[in-house]
Amino acid sequence: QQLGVVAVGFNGGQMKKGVEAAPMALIEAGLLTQLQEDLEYEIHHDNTVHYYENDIPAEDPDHRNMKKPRAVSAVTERLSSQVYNYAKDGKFVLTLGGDHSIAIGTISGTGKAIRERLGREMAVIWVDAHADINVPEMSPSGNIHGMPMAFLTRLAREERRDIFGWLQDEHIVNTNKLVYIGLRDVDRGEKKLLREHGIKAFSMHDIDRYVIFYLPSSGYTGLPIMVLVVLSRWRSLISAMTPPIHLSFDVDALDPQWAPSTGTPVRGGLTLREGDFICECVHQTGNLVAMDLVEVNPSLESVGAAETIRAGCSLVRSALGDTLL
Ligand code: DIR
Ligand code: MN
Ligand code: MN
Ligand code: MN
Repeated sequence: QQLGVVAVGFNGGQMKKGVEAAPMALIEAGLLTQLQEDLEYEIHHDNTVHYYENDIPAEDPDHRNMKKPRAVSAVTERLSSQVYNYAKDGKFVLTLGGDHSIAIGTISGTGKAIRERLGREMAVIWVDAHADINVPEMSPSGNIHGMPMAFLTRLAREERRDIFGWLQDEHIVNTNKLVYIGLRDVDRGEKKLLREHGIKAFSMHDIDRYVIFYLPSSGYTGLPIMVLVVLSRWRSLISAMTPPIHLSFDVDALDPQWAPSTGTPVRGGLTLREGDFICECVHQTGNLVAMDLVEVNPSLESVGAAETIRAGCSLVRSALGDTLL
């Protein structure tokens, strides 16, 4: 299968430096070689980590409580067409971030390509400790990495072309085609939005609940049952036929025990095995068309950087079809 890779060294959606170094670290750890040699993907990559220096404006004052709005807008607009150019030919698109604001670019790009190529609306599985669906005015931080799903669903709108006004109907995700897994740090305004729009979310509470309820009947582990329940419940909500899926994986969905080197770690998260298992199940649907891996920050918690990078590589391999045998 054809695999398009975009390496995005962008950190402007939040305040901590270091997340821009993740794509290089993941590639140096051998990720692309593994995908090529072990999983036999034909890789299309420009062998470049993109920092988008020429797209980032010198002047970028706050707008509607957003920090660096023009920089994030310009970078994601460029990224959207990079992703679109791979996805329009039917290639699977893997994007290595970067902070999670880059999902505005990746999801808009695949969404547009899938509409054109298959005439279908794409679904998004967002695996994260956070919902990243703050409307600018209600964001406690002003960091755009906490807002991408708001712009992608049009819960947030901005007319100015240089501040996400470039997002068109073909880029937009329906709130009924979005599902969250792993949430445990959701802001008050976000909770209200999820409730009001009936957005499906499987919190850590749900994951624990299914593990506990199904453990007795599932033999040696509750995990397979847990994820099957998650996926089957979600599928029936959307349609009889699973739509094409874009998986956006924030490494902070994992517990800091497995992924300490990330900007906003939250305890009580997924084990690496649970994260891998979710990715494997999504792969097995046969409908995965793109994946983002974001928020690996090798400069934080230096002792944990190598294991966080290894965890990231493992999640990507799982989503792209790695199996033990
Ligand atoms: C918080 C943190 N909800 C915000 N979001 C993070 O700033 O909007 N997302 N860290 O990954
Ligand atoms: Mn690239
Ligand atoms: Mn995130
Ligand atoms: Mn997060």
